[in-house]
Amino acid sequence: MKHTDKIYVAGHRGMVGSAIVRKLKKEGYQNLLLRISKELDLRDQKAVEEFFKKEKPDYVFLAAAKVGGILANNEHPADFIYDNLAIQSNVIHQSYLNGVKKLMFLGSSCIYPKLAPQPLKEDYLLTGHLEPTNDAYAVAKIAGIKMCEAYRRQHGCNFIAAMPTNLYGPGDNYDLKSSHVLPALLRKFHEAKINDEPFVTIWGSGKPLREFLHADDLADALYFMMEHYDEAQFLNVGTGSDLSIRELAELIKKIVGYEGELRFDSTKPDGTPRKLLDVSRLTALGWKPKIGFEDGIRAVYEEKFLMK
Ligand code: GFB
Repeated sequence: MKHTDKIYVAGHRGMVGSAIVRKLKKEGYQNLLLRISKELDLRDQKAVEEFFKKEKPDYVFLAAAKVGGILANNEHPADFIYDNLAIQSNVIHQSYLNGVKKLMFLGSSCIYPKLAPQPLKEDYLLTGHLEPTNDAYAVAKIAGIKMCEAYRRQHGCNFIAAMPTNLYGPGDNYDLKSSHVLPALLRKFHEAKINDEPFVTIWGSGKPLREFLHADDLADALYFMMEHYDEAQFLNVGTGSDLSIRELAELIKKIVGYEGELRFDSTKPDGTPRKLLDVSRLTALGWKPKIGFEDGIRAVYEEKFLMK
């Protein structure tokens, strides 16, 4: 990508999109094409068609998506499948019609079967049943991967895809009903500390294992792939290590400085028992994450709750 190329970052207000914009600006890219959803509803086929025809971007990062934690996915599967299928179909198809040089599609580690062997290799896609709490979202993301592959095969498009593990970072969603576990626990522990509450409630058993990657590390990996990777095979992006939800809660408790108890609410779902990504393909190409987990959480906590 040349510094003057027109780069469309779809979803630039989200946690991932804003991290991509920060990375591109840091690397000296000046011609970024950005639209908030009020200006351009990516589910609107006609609007997306007109936008691409007029703007003719050279490169596209497709970071616009309907995302959420386990409860939001479980309770609103129709929104997750419809919004994501519509957004990605419109953006991928228009990128093809308008000669986009390269597109980056973003998936998720929940595309893999619930009980696949660990760590999850890219080859395990479509080898078993999905985790039911997020199957609608996962099917949409799998469709996005398959669209990139199909447009490459039929039309020769250089459309690539990355599968990030669970993410956290600046600009995350802290709404307790729709957020992911890490921002939810930061908020719960912080509020419990401020209000001197005796315990914090953790959903599920605390036993599921999760891997977490900072959004700035993800943006770094996506940029690396845009610069160096042109294959049909999508790539996992993660750190290669995970911890249990209980261990995560203990770590966040320590970072926040909360002294009360942990309680586990077994009426809430655990979701998939483990989803640790095998990141050997990406690391073999020369990329690895830079942000330590504890440092990353601390920075996010300070920025969000301590106004540093
Ligand atoms: O992050 P999370 O919502 O999503 O939940 P998933 C991870 C684990 O943390 C689950 C537990 O076992 C939750 O039950 N947990 C404990 C909590 N306390 C809380 C809490 O206060 N809030 C939340 N949200 N969880 C999502 C998928 O799965 O991950 C998406 O639904 C996507 O499709 C995303 O793949 C990355 O890791 O279970």
